[in-house]
Amino acid sequence: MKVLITGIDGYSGWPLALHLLARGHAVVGVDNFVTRRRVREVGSWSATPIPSFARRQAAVREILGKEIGFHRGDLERYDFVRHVLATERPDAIVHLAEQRSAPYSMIDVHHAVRTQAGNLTGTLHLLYAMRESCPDAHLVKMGTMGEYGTPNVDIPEGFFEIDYRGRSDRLPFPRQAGSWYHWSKVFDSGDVMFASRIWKLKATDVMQGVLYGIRTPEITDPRLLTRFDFDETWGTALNRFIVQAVLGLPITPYGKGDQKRGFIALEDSMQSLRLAVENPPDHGEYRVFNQFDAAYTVNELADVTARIATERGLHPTIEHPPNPRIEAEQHYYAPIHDHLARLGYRRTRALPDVVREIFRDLTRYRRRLEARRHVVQPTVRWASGDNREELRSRRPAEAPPEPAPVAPPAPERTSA
Ligand code: USQ
Repeated sequence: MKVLITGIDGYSGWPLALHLLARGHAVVGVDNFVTRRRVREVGSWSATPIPSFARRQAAVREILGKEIGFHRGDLERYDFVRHVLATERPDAIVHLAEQRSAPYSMIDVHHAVRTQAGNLTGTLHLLYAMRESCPDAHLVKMGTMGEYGTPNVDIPEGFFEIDYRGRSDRLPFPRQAGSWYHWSKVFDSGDVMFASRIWKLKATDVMQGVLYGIRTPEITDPRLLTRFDFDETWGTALNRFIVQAVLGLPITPYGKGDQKRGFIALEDSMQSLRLAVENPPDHGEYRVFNQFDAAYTVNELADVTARIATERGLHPTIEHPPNPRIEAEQHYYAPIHDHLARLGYRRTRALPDVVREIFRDLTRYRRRLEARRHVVQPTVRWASGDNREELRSRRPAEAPPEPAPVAPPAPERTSA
């Protein structure tokens, strides 16, 4: 199949490209490198040194003997999106090119608006361009488990049967997102569902849980590494906890720490997305996958991190800062996730093995982490309408220079 990946330069876009190439698919990417700029905006960088995209393409050519097609541009420009889809006519589009950080969207009004306007515009442009140029393509749209919030009942995969005042229907399950970012995904879901209905497009909306991990089996060379964010806005919980342990900073489960989320390893997310691509729905079908392996509280993740850090001779501490977010800290959480298993999905990575792998790799990049240790602990508060001053105040007067890259250790494989 020919797969177009929007956001191919990102944390999951890049390993997805490698994963699909390794399985014989043709890959074309789109990116405007905005994540690189936005991570710099908050004073951070990727723990892993990331080559330019041209160097990434060259590395793939040299190491894998494959080509990755690429269009540099912004999905907010409709002429660009139309041109790419009309030229490439992909069989599937995996749409990852959205602002993906909840804290970033909560910085202030401008970040909230940029997040929602950018995410919704890109998705609408893709939907219109698909209708015009490749109506047989399948859109695999990255959503988030966070669309559902934490209701006090089980969470179905997108839809549920409801009886109300003597009548029944199958309806979209209510969404109760927890940030402007998460709400942008809710609105996207409505747009994709509607477009699939009126234009008979094929669509899979992926409600993915929190990602963690640093490598996939296809990352066999330092030039093929994906980015790994750890600052308070771009890093996700478990990845950040491991960085905190490596740096000797307190591990920070917010508030009571019993908030529970679905989590999935990077490598297993690639497997899930490929299964979605290789098994498209029918024309006019909008289907929803809840994509995660297991639900953990952040306290459980802090404990696993601390245990493995201790095994490695570190001296981790766990602190519970006041929660900068507004979210339930103790709640029921039982999302259903059967659809991917029916397509053959099997978890391959056990949580402690991936945590050990991240520790091993990060030890190699410790100097890069040290150089940005001031951006790890939380400052962006949901209750504040303007967090810019807090973000600015923690920056050193001059950012330290980037240390020389080091080669990562050879990948060690363990299975669940
Ligand atoms: N958390 C802590 N301590 C920290 C960081 C986070 O306790 O130092 C808590 C948060 O309060 C939250 C949970 O961990 O309850 C998850 O936070 P996160 O920053 O790992 O993830 P989140 O903001 O929810 O967003 C991430 C990705 C986003 C994706 C989402 C999936 O950035 O792109 O959509 O995970 S989900 O969480 O299922 O909505």
